[in-house]
Amino acid sequence: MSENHRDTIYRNPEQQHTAFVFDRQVARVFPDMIRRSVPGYATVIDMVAVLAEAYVQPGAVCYDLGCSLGASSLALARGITVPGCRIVAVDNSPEMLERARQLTPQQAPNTPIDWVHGDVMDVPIENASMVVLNFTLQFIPLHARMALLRRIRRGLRPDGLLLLSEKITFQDPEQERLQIEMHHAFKRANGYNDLEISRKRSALEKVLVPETLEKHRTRIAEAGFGRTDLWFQCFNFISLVARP
Ligand code: GEK
Repeated sequence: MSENHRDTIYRNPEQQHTAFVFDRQVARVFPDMIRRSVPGYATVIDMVAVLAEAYVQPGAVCYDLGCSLGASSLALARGITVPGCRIVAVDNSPEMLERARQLTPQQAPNTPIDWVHGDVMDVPIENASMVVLNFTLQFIPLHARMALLRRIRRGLRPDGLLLLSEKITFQDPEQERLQIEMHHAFKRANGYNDLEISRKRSALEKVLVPETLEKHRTRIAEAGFGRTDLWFQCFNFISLVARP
């Protein structure tokens, strides 16, 4: 991602009154926005490459669901060393995909990436070694989350894995308060002011719906996965690896 425009979207007071959408202005600043908003984002992306190298099998398909500008797809491509694989990168924001397509030739991946404009709920998943849901499930309506996980489970090879990264919430109100406080401290340290933080929070309400770690674990198990391991947490952001 060579271009890096600064995210100043929520310096504008008008923005808090409209629900957050992945439009052109977000696509333009996205790498800066996600890096300064999601603690550990770079680590999560780096580990996608590490896990791809360790687990992706020859001739398999990898999926990046909610790919945005393709950071996880490119990490998959960097990590995959075995032959005959393909990466399917899906997003329903045309502006995100357009920029992802523009940026990819500069990175020249060895494993081909198919950029698919579509809803992750509709994309067929087959012969999958690795499915990446990096901060995407939180934007899927609650009632549809189980169906998506079931489809992923059915499409995974027996030796495949799902990497699920999410913002989470906590049952204990004091823990919830402290984790949010620490997350906001992270955002302030990255140059967002208090107004930007609270405006973005209002815009994301009802759009990004976080759940507890326990809820994720239960749903993953009910979707038919055998085990789930938490491998990353920083404040209210986590990443899990789930296996058949
Ligand atoms: C990364 N994974 O850089 N179908 C397809 N795409 C969707 C849907 C849907 N139903 N709902 C939301 N999206 C990326 C970051 S961002 C996370 C993912 C964030 C897409 C949406 O358009 C956006 O590009 C992405 O999911 C979520 O590792 O901004 O916090």
